[in-house]
Amino acid sequence: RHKFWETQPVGQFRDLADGSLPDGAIEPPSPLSEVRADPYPLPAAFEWFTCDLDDDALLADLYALLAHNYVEDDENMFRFNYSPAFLRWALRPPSFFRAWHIGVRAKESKKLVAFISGVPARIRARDDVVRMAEINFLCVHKKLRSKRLAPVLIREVTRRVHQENIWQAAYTAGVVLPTPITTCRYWHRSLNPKKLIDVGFSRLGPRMTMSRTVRLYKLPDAPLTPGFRQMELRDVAAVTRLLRSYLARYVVAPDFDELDVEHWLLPQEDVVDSYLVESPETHEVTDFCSFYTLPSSVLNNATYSTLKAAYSYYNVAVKTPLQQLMNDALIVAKQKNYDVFNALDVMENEGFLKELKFGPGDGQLHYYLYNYRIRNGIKPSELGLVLL
Ligand code: YNC
Ligand code: MG
Repeated sequence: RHKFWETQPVGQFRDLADGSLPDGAIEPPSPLSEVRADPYPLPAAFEWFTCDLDDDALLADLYALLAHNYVEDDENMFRFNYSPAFLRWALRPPSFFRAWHIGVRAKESKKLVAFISGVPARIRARDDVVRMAEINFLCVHKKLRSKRLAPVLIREVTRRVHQENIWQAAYTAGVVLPTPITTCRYWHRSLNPKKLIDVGFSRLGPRMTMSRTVRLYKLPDAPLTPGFRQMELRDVAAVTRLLRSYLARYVVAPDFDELDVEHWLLPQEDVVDSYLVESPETHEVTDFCSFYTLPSSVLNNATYSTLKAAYSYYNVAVKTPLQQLMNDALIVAKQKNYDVFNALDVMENEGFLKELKFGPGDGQLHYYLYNYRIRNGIKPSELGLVLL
């Protein structure tokens, strides 16, 4: 049933019942001399093309491919609209590999028709810190679907990851493949309920009027926690300490150092926002929260063309109650004109979702590891990893 995935070193559905298989790598690494040297063959009209994202024109091509062909909801009402600045951020973390930004273009027209990417990361599974690739932005142009191009892209990125002596990967998908380590759900908190209802993202609740709905989701004008402020460069060391000790409690989580925190969490306008609580007395950084910006195109609506969405990223509540911290995150997102705030049920998020008026979404997000087995999988609350 999975002609491609059945050939790959991933947990197979048939092994689910076999409790004797050990945690860790499914296959050992090969000697680098045995890694295939040549790119996998493509259909004759196409060629491989490494996308240099320094080049604004190539970044614009990638942006356009994804804006028109990337992930849609089940009813095809919305499509992710990752911004060029976001793509540059997502694809160029510390020590990234240019060769892992893999395009396919038509030989004749040079038009970009497919893409897949990887970025390097250290991810801890239990007490094992593993160098991995995070694979994302797999996309095949709508006109080239169902021609088995995706397996060629996946094999090619795997080959280029292996060339760097990296043998594991992490990825998420809305589709079920062999075999998720966990399955999460998105929850949505309306910030601009009228617009969300107008575009069909949400519906008026039973016995609710628009004005009651607007009142239900109203938020204070400014954050409530004393010492709540934007993260700055000078906070990198303190935030890294806070985050490392917090993420240590999860079964699967990134192993962030200061360079990673500077890249992934230092605020960038309309890409990533981070806030912290600095104690007004001791000036100690006690709490942290963050979200990234991923708008969606609204397909077929006369009034609106995009939804501005914030996605909960990494949050650490030590002194401030998590609910209060996240309420402040909602308040700043509202101030910045986001329409909706989304969060997965990972980490401790269950502890604030209902109370802060998030509602469950209909899509699921499955998390996967490549060539790494975690027997019996984990619960969303044991997962400390958010992929973009
Ligand atoms: C998917 N999302 O099952 P079987 S997520 C992985 N992730 O193979 P074809 C997928 N595999 O079942 P199409 C997948 N979607 O026969 C489908 N597949 O074994 C598998 N959509 O290929 C599928 N982006 O080319 C089947 O299908 C085979 O033309 C069928 O192309 C698929 O970025 C796709 O949702 C998704 O652009 C490219 O539908 C296309 O339909 C599309 O005939 C809209 O493919 C955008 C979209 C996916 C977002 C993402 C994570 C990708 C992870 C890839 C796996 C990485 C493995 C680790 C590699 C490094 C290893 C090391 C070391
Ligand atoms: Mg295809």
